Amino acid sequence: MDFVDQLKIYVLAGNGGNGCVSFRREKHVPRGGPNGGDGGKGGDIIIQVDERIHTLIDLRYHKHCRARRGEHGRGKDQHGKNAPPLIIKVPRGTMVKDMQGKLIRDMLDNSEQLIAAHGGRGGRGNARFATAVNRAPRTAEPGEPGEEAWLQLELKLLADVGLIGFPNAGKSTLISRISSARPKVAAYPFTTLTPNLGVVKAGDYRSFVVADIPGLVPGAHQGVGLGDRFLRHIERTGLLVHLIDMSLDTERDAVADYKALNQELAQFNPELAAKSQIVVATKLDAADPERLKALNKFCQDNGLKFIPISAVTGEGLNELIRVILGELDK
Ligand SMILES: Nc1nc2c(ncn2[C@@H]2O[C@H](COP(=O)(O)OP(=O)(O)OP(=O)(O)O)[C@@H](O)[C@H]2O)c(=O)[nH]1
Ligand SMILES: [Mg+2]
Repeated sequence: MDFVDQLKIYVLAGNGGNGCVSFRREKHVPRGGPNGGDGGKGGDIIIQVDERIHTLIDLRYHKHCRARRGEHGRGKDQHGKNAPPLIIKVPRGTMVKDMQGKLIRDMLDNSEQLIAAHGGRGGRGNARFATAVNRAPRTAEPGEPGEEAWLQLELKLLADVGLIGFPNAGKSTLISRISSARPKVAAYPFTTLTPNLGVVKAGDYRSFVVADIPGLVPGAHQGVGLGDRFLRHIERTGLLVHLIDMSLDTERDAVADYKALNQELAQFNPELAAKSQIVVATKLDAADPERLKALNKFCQDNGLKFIPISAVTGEGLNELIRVILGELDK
């Protein structure tokens, strides 16, 4: 599986370097002044959005993230170097939570950064402690410890449009026709096991992101099929495109399928079921005219947008993109 959307990580920022106790040694000067340098700051742990990644998989094998310690101070007033931050890259849409589940940050912007744990301050060297009455201090501070924490990372993909439908409805075929995404397509249910994102370019200036998720079946909220665990990835979309298979070889009731799927959405999250939907009748090239008619009538009666398409002939695809753009503009 190359898609991970939930995990826990342990972060430990670097300790500060220790301050140094040192004195100048010069010929003919019996007691040189203190010249111990400060320790450097420990490395921060930074969580940063990287647009090029779409899963938390890389962290699966690096759950323990430690940043380096700051360098210790040295004699001759040399300060230790600060340690570099350790940068953890996450996809856009990653929610960082504490172990109680409280949201710390929803990472929505490109290159957005969150300091998840601060590196410890470096200790001061003895040069800093010299006073008029104590010209030869023998004290220096140790570096402060870096912060540590366990965090939960939860990814909720960011897409404008979510494709929903029963397995085999033609969701992956559609996204591969209208975007550069190339998910696996096959004539059996549950071909898609993890979400795919595709960018649809509409004309010269417009584009939107579509999420293709694994097919849903009745009982998904109780774990039937692949369950409903991928539905969270369409929670942030503005629009759902609901695909229903029209082909002759499926002997299903299209209207019943539509209702059953919406019931699953409502079980998972009523807000999801309340999002606006476009109903797309798929496989028009192989459609059963009766089922097409029945679904069309149902949509008309219920004020739903209805668009028949064929990913094979390309029929209806431009119209679908046009309607999606119109809905996104609302
Ligand atoms: N004739 C015809 N077949 C289609 C069309 N669109 C998809 N198919 C076929 O339908 C089958 C299922 O397509 P997929 O795109 O994998 O379906 P899916 O909804 O992504 O399925 P899951 O990932 O299992 O949920 C494949 O054999 C496709 O070739 C179409 O417009 N016309
Ligand atoms: Mg698929």
